[in-house]
Amino acid sequence: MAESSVAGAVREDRLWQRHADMAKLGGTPKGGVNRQALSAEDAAARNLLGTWAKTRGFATFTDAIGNLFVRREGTDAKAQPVLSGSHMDSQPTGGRFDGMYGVLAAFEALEALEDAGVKTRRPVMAVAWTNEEGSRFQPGAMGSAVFAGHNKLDEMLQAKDWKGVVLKDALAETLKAAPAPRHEGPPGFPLDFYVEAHIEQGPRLENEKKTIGVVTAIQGSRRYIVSTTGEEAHAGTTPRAARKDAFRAALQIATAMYEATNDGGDTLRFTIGRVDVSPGSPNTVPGKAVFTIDMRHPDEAVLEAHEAKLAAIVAARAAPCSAGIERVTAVAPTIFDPRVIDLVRTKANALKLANMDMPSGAGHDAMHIARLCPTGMIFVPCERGVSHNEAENATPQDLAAGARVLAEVLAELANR
Ligand code: HGY
Ligand code: MN
Ligand code: MN
Repeated sequence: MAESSVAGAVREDRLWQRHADMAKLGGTPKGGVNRQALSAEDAAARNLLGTWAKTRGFATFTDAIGNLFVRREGTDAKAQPVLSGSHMDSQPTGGRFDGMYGVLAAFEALEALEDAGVKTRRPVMAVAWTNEEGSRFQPGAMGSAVFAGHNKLDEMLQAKDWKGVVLKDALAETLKAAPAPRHEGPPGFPLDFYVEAHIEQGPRLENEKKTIGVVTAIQGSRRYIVSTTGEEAHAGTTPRAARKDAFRAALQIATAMYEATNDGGDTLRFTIGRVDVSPGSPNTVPGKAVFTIDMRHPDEAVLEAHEAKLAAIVAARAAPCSAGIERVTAVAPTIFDPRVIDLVRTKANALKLANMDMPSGAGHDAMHIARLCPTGMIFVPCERGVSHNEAENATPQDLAAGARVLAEVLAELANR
């Protein structure tokens, strides 16, 4: 089947330029981005997307958790919309494509529909979900989690960042800096389908020389906070036997956890990404230590079994300090809808793009939206699979190829 008008209207140069424009917002000297959720850089990206949308005559609005929506009308305004998007917030040393590609590919699809003069029965919408990374405020995928009812709005508004800033205040500041009409009432509205484009954040597509990943699933993920409490003491006068060193307790616990989560088959993912020790003075024995845990596996039972192991280690290894482990979030493994999987594959084949079915090791907003409506994802390669790193890179050709598949998928779904 020849390329249809929609895919043909996707413009590689425009999509690449939009990435370059967005990469300036929070751009780092090493060529990455630091655009953390609800920061000034996030507000700037929201404003830029809003300006582009306005120029194209697309309506925009936000909801009570700050998700930013762009709407292209259909012939039946009451029909449930087809939605596509991802996130614009980044890791502190993030790349210019993680999340942003999914938002810009969705926006490019709306523009391609417009440029091709394609009418759709259903409205087609793009979205930038609030705080997908969960780096500044935990948990991650927060905007989509509240939209899908996985987390409660009121609880998420009370989340605090590592400096004690309350999310509610950061959100108010962001929406003041990047104003948009507000969708009244609690977040969430009916969707017909959701399709998210994203860089793979792994090396498989590049290694297997494929352009499109037909994503079948996302592994399960859980996050925890471990805190140990000891007693501040003088580093020079306090004998070892009298110390309640909170960092040493944290180290004992963490070391045992690394051992316990080494599953031999390298399937279970266990990460301690952040450690805070207080009071953080070189000559005071730490009285408090806090560290994060990110644990992932395709099988929920394995995550459940390891959660029990982590709790047992905290209880057994804390002495002479006290310690606790709190689960911040748990998202079960996600299996995408076969109708979306098949459509992504069919459109990739029609566009003669080499493709392969594959699961996602990374988490995405699609894992929450899949519980609301038929959902799927489209991956494109990134260089050496590197992500959550300022060296993250992708090619204009691959980004445009993924946007063409997305535009075709959305056009078909919006006319079903
Ligand atoms: O952590 C994740 O999997 C996503 O990249 N935020
Ligand atoms: Mn992402
Ligand atoms: Mn990410």
